[in-house]
Amino acid sequence: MDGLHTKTIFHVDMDAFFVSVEELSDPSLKGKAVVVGGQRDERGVVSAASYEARKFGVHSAMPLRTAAKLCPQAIFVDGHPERYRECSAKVYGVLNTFSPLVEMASIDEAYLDMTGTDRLHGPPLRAAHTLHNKVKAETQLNCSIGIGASRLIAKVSSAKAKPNGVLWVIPGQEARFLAPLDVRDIPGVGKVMEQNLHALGIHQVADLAKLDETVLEERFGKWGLALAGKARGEDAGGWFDTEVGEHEDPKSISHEHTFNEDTANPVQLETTLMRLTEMVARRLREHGLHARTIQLKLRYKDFTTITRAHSLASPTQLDTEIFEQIRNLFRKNWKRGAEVRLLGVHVSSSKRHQRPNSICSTAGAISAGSRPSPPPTGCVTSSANGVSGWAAV
Ligand code: DCP
Ligand code: MG
Repeated sequence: MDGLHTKTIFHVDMDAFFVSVEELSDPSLKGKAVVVGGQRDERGVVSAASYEARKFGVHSAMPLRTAAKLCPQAIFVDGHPERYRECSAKVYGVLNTFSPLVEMASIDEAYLDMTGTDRLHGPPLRAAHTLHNKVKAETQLNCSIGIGASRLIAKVSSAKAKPNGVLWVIPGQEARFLAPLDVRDIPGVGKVMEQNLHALGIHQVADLAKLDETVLEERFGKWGLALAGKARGEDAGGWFDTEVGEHEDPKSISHEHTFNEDTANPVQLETTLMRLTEMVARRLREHGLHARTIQLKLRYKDFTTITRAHSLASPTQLDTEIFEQIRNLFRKNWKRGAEVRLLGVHVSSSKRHQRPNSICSTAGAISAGSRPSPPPTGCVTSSANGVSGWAAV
């Protein structure tokens, strides 16, 4: 773990983001089973589910109709991408006052490199509480914050801090923190990898950490090596290879639309592509990115799916330029008259353009907070609901 201890990374992730934003417009949704993404009889998928709905097994990317079966009492709400982007920008604004190195990893999560900010913000847990309160005060939204010496640890700990909490993995305690967790808790381990690992008798991170990394490398190649590093709490592989603020994220941006009724109406199809393009381009601009490769996804009624891409000589973030390419790809490849079930616009980005960041000074020296008894594992500091803190043990 040498080399990890020099850094203090925060991972901030908004709680039930789309649902919480919908609750701002309609407070009567609070505390209820809510599904965002469309109506119960529509064909699309769930974007977000409230914690109450999740108790019934509802989750993002599940068909709306399945969600309706699992949780018939849920309230179904159409999504409002504009509102989510507005709130995301507000959150970014708050985070940006805390560290000059902020990296939005998706619409509702960010990494902050807080290394060396003690004099400005106090020790990590204190700083996290201040940030937690500030996000709430300025956005009326809850978030959870994970603190660690690597991005990986920060991300895993923010997930464990949910809902509305702060969790700090004390430097040096990474292995103890990770050991009892399921391999699936490691970012990048999906369903398929989980099955592969289970087949090898590996269920918890402790099982992974015991293995010689060459075994993982032989079995899973470069990915296996990265996994071995992650099991030790290190930033390794893919997203985690770069420093906060140096990432080219998001490397790709995409939006898809599933039609309620399959359609072969060219006007409807092209209008949908225009809307998807606008959404993609807006996100490119928000992230200061430019699209280099533009890809169309087209799924027919019988589920046959094609993807067709075009690389640009000169990267762009303009709707009109992206749409021109998407429309060309569509006109060249769509079998005229064939009914379409789904359309998608996907772009791969080129390097991030520097954002103007600033440090806004807040407090100077800060005294130690209250010290309730330590958590049972003795290896993490945490706070429930962002109001009280565990002392270092
Ligand atoms: N989202 C989506 N489609 C997905 C996954 C997520 O549209 N397949 C959207 C809806 C979420 C938002 O992105 O509200 C953030 O995703 P998270 O995974 O962070 O989920 P939530 O913020 O909803 O919940 P949590 O409190 O678990 O972070
Ligand atoms: Mg979230």
